[in-house]
Amino acid sequence: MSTVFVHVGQCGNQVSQHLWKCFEKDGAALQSRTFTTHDGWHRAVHIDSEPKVVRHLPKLFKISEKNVITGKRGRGTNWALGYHGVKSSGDDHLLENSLESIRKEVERCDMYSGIVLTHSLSGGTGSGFGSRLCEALRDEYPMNYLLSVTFAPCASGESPLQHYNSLMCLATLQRSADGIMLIQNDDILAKVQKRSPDNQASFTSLNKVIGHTLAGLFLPTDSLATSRDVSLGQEPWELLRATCPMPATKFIYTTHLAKSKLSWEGLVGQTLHTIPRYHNTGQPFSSLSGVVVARGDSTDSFGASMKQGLSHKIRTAWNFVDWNPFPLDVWTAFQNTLGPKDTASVSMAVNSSCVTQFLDTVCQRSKDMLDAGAYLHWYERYGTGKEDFEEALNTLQVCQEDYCSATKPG
Ligand SMILES: Nc1nc2c(ncn2[C@@H]2O[C@H](COP(=O)(O)OP(=O)(O)OP(=O)(O)O)[C@@H](O)[C@H]2O)c(=O)[nH]1
Ligand SMILES: [Mg+2]
Repeated sequence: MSTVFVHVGQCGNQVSQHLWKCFEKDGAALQSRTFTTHDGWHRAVHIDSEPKVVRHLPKLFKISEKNVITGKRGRGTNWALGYHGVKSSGDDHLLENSLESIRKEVERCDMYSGIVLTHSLSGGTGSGFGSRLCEALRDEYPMNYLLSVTFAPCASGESPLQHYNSLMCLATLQRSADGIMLIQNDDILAKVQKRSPDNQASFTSLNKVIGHTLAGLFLPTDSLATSRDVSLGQEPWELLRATCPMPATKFIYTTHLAKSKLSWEGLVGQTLHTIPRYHNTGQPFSSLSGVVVARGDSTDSFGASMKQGLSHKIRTAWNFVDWNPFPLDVWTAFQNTLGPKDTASVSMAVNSSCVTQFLDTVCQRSKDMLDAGAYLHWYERYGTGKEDFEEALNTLQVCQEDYCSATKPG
């Protein structure tokens, strides 16, 4: 089963470099040809409205020049410009060229399963063009999976347009994608700063953590291999199936840790810490379902640790809903190719109601700006008006209500 990766905008493409380094280091991934062709070419299309980030990629990786699509100019942190495209200075056919390149890549797969799209929630290209592309891909491949991996901006201090962009992009993803893996830059930043002796962090260090987290979830595992140890490459899609049991509630939180000299209990305990468990009001969040992946299980001890209390610890932390009798999937891999030698790693993905807190902030900030008429003309100029924002607010409000009813106790 093959997956095609589509990386959009500066953020989506910068993160992709770290993800692909992990894929390239993993023998099982290369052998299964899930992410690469039989001669090692990436099943990936890199798209940006400006060439500066993507043009060097074919020199660094086995990426065909034809899979690098660029436009005439950046989308200036404006969702509307990214979504509707540059028309005044002559269309740069970013959408048509991207779809054509993706179609060819899909046709090269023996058994195409779906697309993983990486993009930011707040860049003009990542959020706006990413939204447009997501809709177009849904139309073009209605029967295949579409998983968005999206990066939320830091809560403050970035762009005043970030709330509008996030709102519009999240609403489109909610309507078009099968799953939305939400990675918050603030969370990754806090993690990286904690580890850095001088409290410093760069995008490179953030992206390394993100690359490991995604690879930890997507790389082949022994649990999902056939009885002859052949990987079918279904991890991304099994993950989607396991974590998104209902189409209306499809936000996935992720976390990952690799360490040596820590027991599975220690590793899981530290990893669990990073996903919020309580709302600001003190109310506990609830989870619909989750997946835990343990790599480096060379002594086959993870299963025993789960039976001896780890499973209970995870279930307590994630506070699963009563109506899902099988909320936890556990996968293991003999080897861990992520992180330094002799480390083991744990990666987690959970569909938790903690997303409602994030959605609430995005909606509230956008609504305040909308009520004040702030920056609206920037969007109207490119074809997005107040009623579009109101519709998006409504979509996210319904999503929050769906989470409330899905996680309401008995
Ligand atoms: N984690 C991470 N976030 C990034 C990176 N680069 C940019 N971002 C975040 O992405 C958002 C900006 O989006 P970009 O991807 O730079 O913008 P773009 O999609 O290229 O869109 P335009 O440049 O506006 O056309 C901000 O929230 C940044 O914090 C990166 O390498 N890693
Ligand atoms: Mg850009």
